[in-house]
Amino acid sequence: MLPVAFTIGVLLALVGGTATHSCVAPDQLVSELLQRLEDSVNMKEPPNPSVLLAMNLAGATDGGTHKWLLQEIKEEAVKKAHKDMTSGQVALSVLALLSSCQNPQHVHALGQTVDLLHILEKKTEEEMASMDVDGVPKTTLYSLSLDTLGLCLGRTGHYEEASMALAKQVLSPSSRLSVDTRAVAALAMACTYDQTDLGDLRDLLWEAVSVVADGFLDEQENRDGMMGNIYSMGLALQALGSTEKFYAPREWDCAQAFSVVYSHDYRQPMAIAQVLPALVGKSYLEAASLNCATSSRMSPSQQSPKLVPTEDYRALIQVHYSIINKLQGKHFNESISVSVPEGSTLLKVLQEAEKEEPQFFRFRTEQTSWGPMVVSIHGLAANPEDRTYWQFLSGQDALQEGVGTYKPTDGEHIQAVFSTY
Ligand code: B12
Repeated sequence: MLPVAFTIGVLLALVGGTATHSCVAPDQLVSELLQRLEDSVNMKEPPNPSVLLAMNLAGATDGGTHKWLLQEIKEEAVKKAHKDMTSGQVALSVLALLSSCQNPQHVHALGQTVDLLHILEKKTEEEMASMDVDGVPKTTLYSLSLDTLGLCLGRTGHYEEASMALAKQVLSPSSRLSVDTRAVAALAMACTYDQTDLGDLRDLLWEAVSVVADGFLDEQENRDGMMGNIYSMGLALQALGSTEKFYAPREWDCAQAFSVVYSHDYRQPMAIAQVLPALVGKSYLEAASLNCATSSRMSPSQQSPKLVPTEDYRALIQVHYSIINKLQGKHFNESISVSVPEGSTLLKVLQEAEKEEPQFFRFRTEQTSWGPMVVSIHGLAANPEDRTYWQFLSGQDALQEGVGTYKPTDGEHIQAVFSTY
């Protein structure tokens, strides 16, 4: 593996720098990102279908990691899909299997067989029923978009109905969907547009996908290439790269958008998994049409030795931390200042606070595909049923990374605010 300090910027300099003017990233960058993705696969953790999907779209289908991931995803599906997976998680597994040329209707592992598309259909129906009653899906519109894409690519279920609901949300003046959600919704709607014979639905989908794509192009123009934040760029690029006909004759300055991505050193497996398909000129829309007979890219070499952290002699910084609940039950607002070594993640700050005043700053995390998510503070737990969560802010600004990644600076004031989404 390349040394840690070897950033994407350096890699680009090595390949001549001018590669930013093409809409496929340089091979060396793609290989480095693939290597990081492969290194992230930890056999002690649940398999991540987004990683397998990205590897397949990038053509890295040889090797032990790929094989292991595929097998584990099948095993998770037979064990958990019915009860312990959300609709979006089932959808991601469907996309991962389709991109591995496996039939999701016949997933066989551990002596059992499940029809994952049927399970996805049922879970999507629950999402839609909740849309009808409450105006919001059971989970999120992001997940409903993944569900719709999975069903459309698998050619089963009511993806036309779900696409219509997504289009209405996208076109509603009152809805404020994130770039990430609009991007996945656009992929799902573009898939349905190409599948359906219903003329009215096609018109509606045409309008909705065009609105998303035009909105992205406007935002890119106004913000020097940025759409959403650096972690939305992967999905936004996938959407723009696969919906040209919806914004023609307007043209996409893909070099500008790619250069924003090149300037960031992506480390989190999920972030890499969302950006890599776009960097090789592909999107999730192509998950069901890959040629699995050939591996176009060498799978990166297996596990190189990891850097062993040395003793910690870093300077200490002070971080102010507040926890605020004005939403539910007994309100509270508690603050503390803690010292942590410079370069520590926010998780370390929370741990120090808990160590110093456990009666207030006790917290719990859950491991997710993006790392540890804070699910409870001071005994107050986030709950998907009432759509509550712990939001993290620095001053007035919501953090763009979670506690396992974000590194506060000296004197920074971090707030955890119990909020709704
Ligand atoms: C929906 C969503 C949420 C919802 C999840 C609710 C739910 N029950 O579904 C809510 C509103 C709670 C949420 C919260 C946050 N989110 Co969010 N979220 C998303 C979004 C749009 C979709 C995730 C998803 O549903 N995936 C599909 C399902 C099937 O996969 P999954 O693995 O089961 O999804 C779970 C995890 O993604 C987890 N999750 C969601 N967001 C985050 C963020 C972090 C840091 C972690 C560890 C986990 C996590 O919740 C999902 C449902 O359980 C993504 C966009 C994206 N590009 O991926 C951003 C995204 C993952 N979130 C992001 C961020 C920054 C946050 C917050 C830190 C924001 C904040 N300032 O507080 C908080 C988390 C704080 C905490 N308590 O630790 C970033 C992460 C970037 C990064 N480098 O880490 C993303 C990529 C958006 C972006 N472009 O900035 N989020």
